[in-house]
Amino acid sequence: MSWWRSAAIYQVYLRSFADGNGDGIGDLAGLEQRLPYLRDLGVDALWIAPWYVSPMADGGYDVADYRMIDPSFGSLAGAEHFIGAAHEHGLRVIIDIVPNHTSDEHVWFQEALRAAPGSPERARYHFRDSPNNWPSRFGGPAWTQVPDGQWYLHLFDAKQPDLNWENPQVRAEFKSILRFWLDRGVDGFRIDVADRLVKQHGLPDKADPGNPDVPPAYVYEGPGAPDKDRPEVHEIFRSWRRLLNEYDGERTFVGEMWVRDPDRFALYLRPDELHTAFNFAFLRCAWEPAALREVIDQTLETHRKVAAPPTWVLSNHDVTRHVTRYGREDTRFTKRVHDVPTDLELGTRRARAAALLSMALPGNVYVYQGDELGLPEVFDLPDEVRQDPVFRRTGGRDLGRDGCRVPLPWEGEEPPFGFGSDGTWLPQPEDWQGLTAASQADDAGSMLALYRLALRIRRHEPALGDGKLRWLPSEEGVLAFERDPGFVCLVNLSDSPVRVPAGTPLLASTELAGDELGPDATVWIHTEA
Ligand code: TEU
Ligand code: CA
Repeated sequence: MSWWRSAAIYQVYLRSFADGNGDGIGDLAGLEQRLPYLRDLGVDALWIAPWYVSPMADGGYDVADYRMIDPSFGSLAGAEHFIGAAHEHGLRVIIDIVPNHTSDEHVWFQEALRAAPGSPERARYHFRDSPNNWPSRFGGPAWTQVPDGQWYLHLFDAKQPDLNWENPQVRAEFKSILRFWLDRGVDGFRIDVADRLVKQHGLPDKADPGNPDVPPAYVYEGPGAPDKDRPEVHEIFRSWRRLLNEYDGERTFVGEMWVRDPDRFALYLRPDELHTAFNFAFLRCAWEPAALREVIDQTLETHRKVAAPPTWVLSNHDVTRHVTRYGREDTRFTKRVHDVPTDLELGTRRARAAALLSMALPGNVYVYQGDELGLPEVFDLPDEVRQDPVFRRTGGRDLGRDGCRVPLPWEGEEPPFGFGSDGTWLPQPEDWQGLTAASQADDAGSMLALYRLALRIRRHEPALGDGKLRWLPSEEGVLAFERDPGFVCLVNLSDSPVRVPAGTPLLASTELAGDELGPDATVWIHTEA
């Protein structure tokens, strides 16, 4: 079976993972030094956030050169070396490709600025004499004016002009970029905002540009919106899949689409398009038994129809960390604001339970760096250090995503916790000494120990990874399912202890009391089948 059907994939947000040269910014040298950590954690693959040359207006999702590594991260030779080293550690490498927009510092956009309205240089982007009513996903209008009076479209920050995918040069260029990295040995691509590449021809106004009181990143627009999920986008991914299939069959695409309608989502996963896509329905779901069961069933049904393996995602670099989400009264992923009471002990207990749940479900599981350390969201960052354009463009109504991107604590008693030698690009909380990788490594009760054990079992247990799931009858507030006969996962979401079925418990997210599992906990059991 292909590795991408069952893999545990670790998301590396490079500038916050590990610092090799001491300047406070994560880099490839730091990542390479920590490959043994990732191998020992037990993941199968790494997904690396954009590592290309970038002015970092959006953490590298604003690419100025798709064939060069940003100097703060290393060099092209360093990237090639890293790919080889990762492979030697048994880790596949998925890189991020950002096809919806470039940086405004990309040579194409610089040429477009110098060229005249109507020129071929401008035709690679969306230039118009007047804007339409589309909002930017990061807040404010999606249009910025240039000195000669024309406007250009940017669905994200003004420093991220959208490419025009009706332009054949744009299509040819990205195929060439895919080949450039495939030839250097990468195992796959995570496709940024895969559903937004193609816009409705003519860029018509939106019927409902959104409620001005809601930060635009949270406005959901249904099917038929002119700026997302257009049917024409599928032809692009079909041509990319044909290209990928020229390589050795084990390379893969994972799509990032915030498309809510399951049937429209499934269209991207047809056998001649993307192999997998992130399951944001699971990420958004409340920590409640009925809601979780519904999302799991919906996910399995959607993926069964197209024979694609599901993915299970709890956190990433765009959302409030789930230890924090699960410690709140409303456990769903909602707005990022300061003043929501949060019980981190409860959130951590649930995060442990959720980790075992997600790893027991069919398909792929994603781990966002720091999940394995149980890191919470960081809220009290001073305004001046915040870098996410979401914070600025919403006038601070949305705190933005810096709080889930704080550099990892590796060791020691105080910042920078083994990350660099001096200050880190975002400050770490003073009190993270108990969350460092070093302090958790030898503590059998730590989040890190749980992840290591769970990932090891997941790798060796034939029932886990892709395959079937069968629900078992259970008490109210309890989710219980069997994978292969004899492997059971039981999640207690009620507020009282429940009895564990007879058999051999393999791993539990909290200690079992006799044959009872406490609230907000998960256990894996080999039952006497
Ligand atoms: O995010 C896509 C996206 O739509 C985001 O607006 C997302 O919905 C939001 O962050 C949720 O809070 C991708 C990348 O993951 C993100 O980091 C980039 O900023 C964005 O694309 C633009 O490239
Ligand atoms: Ca560095």
